[in-house]
Amino acid sequence: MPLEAAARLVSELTSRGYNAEREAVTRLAAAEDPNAALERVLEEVPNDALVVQADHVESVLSRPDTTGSPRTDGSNAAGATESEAASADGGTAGRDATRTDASSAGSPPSASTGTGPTEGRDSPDPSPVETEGSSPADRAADPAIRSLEITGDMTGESTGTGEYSDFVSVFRDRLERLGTKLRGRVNHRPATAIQGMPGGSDVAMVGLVNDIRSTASGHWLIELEDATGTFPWLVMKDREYVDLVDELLCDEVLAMEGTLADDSGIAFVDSLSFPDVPRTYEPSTADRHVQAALISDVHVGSQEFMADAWNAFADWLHTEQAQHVEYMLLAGDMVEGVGVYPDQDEELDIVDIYEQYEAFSEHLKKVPGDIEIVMIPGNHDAVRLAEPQPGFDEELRGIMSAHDPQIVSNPSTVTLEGVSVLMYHGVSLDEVIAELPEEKASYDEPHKAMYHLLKKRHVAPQFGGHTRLAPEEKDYLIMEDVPDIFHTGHVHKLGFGKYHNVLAINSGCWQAQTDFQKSVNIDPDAGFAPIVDLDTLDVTVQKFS
Ligand code: D5M
Ligand code: FE
Ligand code: ZN
Repeated sequence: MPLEAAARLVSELTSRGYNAEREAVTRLAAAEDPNAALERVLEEVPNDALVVQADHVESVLSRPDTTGSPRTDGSNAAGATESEAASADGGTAGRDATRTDASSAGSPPSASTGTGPTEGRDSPDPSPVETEGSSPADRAADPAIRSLEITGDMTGESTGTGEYSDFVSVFRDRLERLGTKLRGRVNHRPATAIQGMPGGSDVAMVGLVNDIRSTASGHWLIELEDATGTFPWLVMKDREYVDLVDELLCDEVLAMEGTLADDSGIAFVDSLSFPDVPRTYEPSTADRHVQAALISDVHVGSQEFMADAWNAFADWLHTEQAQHVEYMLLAGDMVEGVGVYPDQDEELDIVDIYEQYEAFSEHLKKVPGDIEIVMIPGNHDAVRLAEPQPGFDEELRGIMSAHDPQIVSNPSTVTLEGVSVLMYHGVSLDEVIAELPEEKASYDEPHKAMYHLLKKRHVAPQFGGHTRLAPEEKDYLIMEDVPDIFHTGHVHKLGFGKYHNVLAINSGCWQAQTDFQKSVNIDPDAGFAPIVDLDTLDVTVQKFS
């Protein structure tokens, strides 16, 4: 009941141009007559206030409702004390039998959470409910102790002119920077120098994978390229390293060690290494209990956008149960867009791209105004398709300005209270899943596809397939530093787990199955919100559909 009331109050407030603190909505919803309370609060909030604060509600509710509305005007009695009226409820806010953790929802993560049980921590309903109306300080921590830092945002930094030379630069930069992570590990030589070494020598090289081919006798020929030229490496079919060949992608950076053939024209691979994440990587964690909701693929404007699930999510964020959710990360595809795929227009609910963003913005306003929001674009959004994708332009920022979100490029890294989260929409996951064998990467376990990106230290290694690469002077898609959390979306499947202690999490979506997805048997995980504890990196999944 209070949940519905909260939703109604939020939409009423938004329609009148206000955002509201979660606590304010909770208190209004708990009032004897929420509608009347809302009217009184709106009369009393200062004229220039954009956000209705808990204090505003407090000050109204602490005074009796003298009908005929008291015209105390603007000044807003601050410092009001705890109100009996507001804390009276203690009801069942936020508890709804349909909302359970993913562990009971049949979604994939259960078997794959890496270290320790990460779901089911949030005891399933029904459970005793915390009483509402504790002081604001208990409900949501003081925003001043939050910290949010962005790195790697290339918005406004694009230098690419689309010239061939920019492609050369981006690959040179990739080889240089990822190569640095490998050069200390092997006694490498340039491709041209290897050609001149005597047959039988031990050799090593760091390079980009230029070509992968099987030979008539079932061995694998891998051509590595560096700044001086290319050199062919042969992985024999009976060597242990042959198991790694099927996970190689063109244009990734590798180190190979081996023995030069008698004629010095080819080398036999003895070992092969990826830039990778050190096994002993120790992720940073927050110093207090604080959570982030990691979501993506809202697809507003599609006929399949699940408004009810979204509203339930937004309502839940207003409840006591979500009091520690202070950050929300959105990894692309805010809207359905137009002309993204053939025949897409047949499934559009809103055909105008700007109207789609207006509608998205209305949905975003239902999220509590005191949650910090960070968003990157995806392939359905109105920015260039080639990656890296800069953050939205001024006009779209204006439309989505309600909660003053941080709007940054795809990819970008956001560090929340010391925990770095690499956000990337995830188009390359289609590529990884298509190229790698089922057991190494599949739509049912999208996080495993993410592990390979971490291992390659690059969010989109292979160029020329699904993933479009923007030619730039520098490669913005490299994972220069190891992130504590890697967050992607795009494939519309929920999955998470740990790779060398890094939490990889692919959020689901808010769009029911489309005709295309039906035709290729993609069964999306729609209406889930994975919530990460930033102090432990544990994940719980809330289900809203
Ligand atoms: O794509 C969601 C997922 O579905 C992603 O794995 C790509 C795939 N997809 C969806 N529609 C198409 C079409 N028409 N062709 C190829 N692949 C498709 P998203 O881009 O997030 O909607
Ligand atoms: Fe999507
Ligand atoms: Zn997408």
